[in-house]
Amino acid sequence: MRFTPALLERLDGSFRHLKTPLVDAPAAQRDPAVIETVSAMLSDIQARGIDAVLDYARSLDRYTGGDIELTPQQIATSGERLPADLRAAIELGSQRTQAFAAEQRAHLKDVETELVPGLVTGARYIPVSRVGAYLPAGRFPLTASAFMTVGVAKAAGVPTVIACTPPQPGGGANDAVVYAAHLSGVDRVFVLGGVQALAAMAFGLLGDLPVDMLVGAGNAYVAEAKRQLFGTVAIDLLAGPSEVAVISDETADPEIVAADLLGQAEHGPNSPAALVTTSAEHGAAVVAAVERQLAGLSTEPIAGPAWRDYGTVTVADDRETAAALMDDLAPEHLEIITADDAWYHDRLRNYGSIFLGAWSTVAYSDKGMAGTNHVLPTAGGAKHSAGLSVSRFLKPLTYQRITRSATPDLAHAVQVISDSEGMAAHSATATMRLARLED
Ligand code: HSO
Ligand code: ZN
Repeated sequence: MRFTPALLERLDGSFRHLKTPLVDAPAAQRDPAVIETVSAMLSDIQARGIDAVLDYARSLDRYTGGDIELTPQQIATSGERLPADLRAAIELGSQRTQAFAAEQRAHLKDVETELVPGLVTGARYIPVSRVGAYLPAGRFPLTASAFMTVGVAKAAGVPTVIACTPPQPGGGANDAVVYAAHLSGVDRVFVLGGVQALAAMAFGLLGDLPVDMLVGAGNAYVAEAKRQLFGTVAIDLLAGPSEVAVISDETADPEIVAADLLGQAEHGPNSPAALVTTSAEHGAAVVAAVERQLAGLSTEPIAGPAWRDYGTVTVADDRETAAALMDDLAPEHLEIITADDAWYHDRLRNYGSIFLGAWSTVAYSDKGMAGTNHVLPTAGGAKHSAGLSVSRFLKPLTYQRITRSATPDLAHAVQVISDSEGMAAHSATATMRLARLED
């Protein structure tokens, strides 16, 4: 997320910053050392297979031997070790996410049309066969990630979904993450983290076929591994540090806006948080509230630096300027808390997910309670891509059924184009059929 010089020029003084605008969040910058490390690991794993995977698990990830796959019994009983209220919350999030995904799936209709008599063309949504989900459990376990990846893949109809999650300090997997994966319909779970986990799934080293698609967020190494494996497999998207942006005006409660900015800033010291407001007074009140709230936040050591280095507050002269600025930022999460929420919703074009009104907040979606997916494009990716949803797991595969009667029309045109290109064999497929019509 950044304010580009071009944008500053285009808006030509029609807004002013209360805090220094950020330039270039590190998301967009790929570290050459990470690229090289990941590339070397992938080559090694491709050459040496599961032995290399386990070597990396040993040296990087506390693996001490034994089976890395959880038994069906371990998966099924993962919820039993959780407090009842956490178990219930996970159940709710998993149901909500799957319900919304199922609704979206129901609206994706196969198409069939007879373009001209005898020419029937269509597309059928077919799910990918095998998906590998990475379920992070590092600084924060992100319990809901399983809903977003495993659950949505299953709602799309993916027959096999396997998951990898890194081992915890005491060994074993995070029970809440495994329970969330279980409720989401996961088929197999491996206690394996990092680059080695993604490579093992993509290369089919886990006693099963390679997966067709890798999904799920992780650290910079995990993201780079997905980038390098893209092509061998499909991926959901390459996520950088989580970001939040808010458009609010004088009708918004500064404390609420401040809380929501910090709500994502705690993801990492480089997580951007941007406020764009049409009221300088409101902007100043939010800045003061952020400082106050930071002082009492247990994650201040992360959120504090994030806010100071990557937080911005911009005052725009009017709502159109605010919207133009936000469309240029294309944030991952965008909250609208104004007197004109519906206007902004209609006007805005670039965001991963939008939260309308003071009662809507990013964390509700983050934790699976809003039903929407939290795997969303960051670092301006919302200009060209949407977040993860059932449609990402479905291939609209086309077909055509053509009759004898439709042949003259098609064959003749194909012949003419192919001949003009010098593609004789293409032309012949049409010519031969035209000749058969005479029979
Ligand atoms: N904001 C993250 C997802 C998340 N945050 C889960 C907390 N839990 C990416 O959208
Ligand atoms: Zn979050």
